[in-house]
Amino acid sequence: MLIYANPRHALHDGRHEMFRGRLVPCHETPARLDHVLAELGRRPVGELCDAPPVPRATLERVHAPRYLNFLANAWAEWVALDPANAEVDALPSTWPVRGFRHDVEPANFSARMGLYSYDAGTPLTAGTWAAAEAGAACAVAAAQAVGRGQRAAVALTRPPGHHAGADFFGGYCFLNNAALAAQSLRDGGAKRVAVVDVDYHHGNGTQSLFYGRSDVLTISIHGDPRTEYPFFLGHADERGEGDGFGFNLNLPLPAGTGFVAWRTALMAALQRVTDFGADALVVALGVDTYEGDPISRFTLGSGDYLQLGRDLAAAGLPTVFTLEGGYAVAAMGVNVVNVLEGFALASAA
Ligand code: Q9C
Ligand code: ZN
Repeated sequence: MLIYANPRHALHDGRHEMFRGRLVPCHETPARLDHVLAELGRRPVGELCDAPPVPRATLERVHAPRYLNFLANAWAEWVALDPANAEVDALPSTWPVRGFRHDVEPANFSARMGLYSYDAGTPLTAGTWAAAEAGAACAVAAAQAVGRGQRAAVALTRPPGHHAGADFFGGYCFLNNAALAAQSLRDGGAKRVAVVDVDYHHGNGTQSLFYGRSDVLTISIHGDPRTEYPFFLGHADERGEGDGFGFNLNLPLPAGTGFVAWRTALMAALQRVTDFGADALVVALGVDTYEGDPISRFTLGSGDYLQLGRDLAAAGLPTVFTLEGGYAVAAMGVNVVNVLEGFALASAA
């Protein structure tokens, strides 16, 4: 198993997210990945590798050029508004909902923050672009390694990606690493790619990117959006559109769901992957399904992640992992490495 760890992840270090009318400390912190790296030091389940830079054209396979331009320049624009902004995170506060125009890009910076986002929980900071771009490079490198015949590769990165769409950020995500991996696998010759998203939250960005396509099957197991973030997508009746009809599967589960019921959903997901005839699998690996997660409400235990890894290996496919959520920071290392170790041991057997 090859592991591409984002060397620039800590450059994205948000101070605050908006929560119930207050700015609260960010849940999505550099310490999360540091704990995973520390646990990998104790249990080296794979080989650490460096990713080459990702070409702009590769990012444009998934993301809109004007969105990429905005992200790449946003911090400089924010600080140009007022030098004091260098000490403040940029957060959006106005959004073009139904009836507003999306085709005209405003000149106003705050307006563009709103155009290209969907929540106020995702601060843009001095190092956000550098971190996200280097993370995307890890996802693409992992996909290319699998395309060359590696059984598995991991994009060990943050900020996460599965909430980001073609031209929007949100849910702590800026560039959709799982989608970039899936598209890179396709561009490398895989005919059919499946994305299985096991993060607590619905993978709305990934779903939206492939909703009209039959070559990339998207599946997400997540907290029911009637009560859980991201609220406005992720229902069971979203099955895809046009050519993509039948190639999106949502498996929402109620808050409070434990591993037995969760694993039943996982088995349904993996059966669908098999029926689809996938050549490769992308796992959007969030461990915010953990019982100790501060913002999520499933009750998986640390040992359950070993079984998740074994179950994913049993699908028998070349597999790319991208790291998504998980906010019980101290448990994050054990939980993520348990998945990878379960996978590695089962796929070697
Ligand atoms: N502060 C991932 O797990 N919570 N994203 C919004 C407002 C957003 C989770 C609450 C949760 C996003 C990758
Ligand atoms: Zn999540």
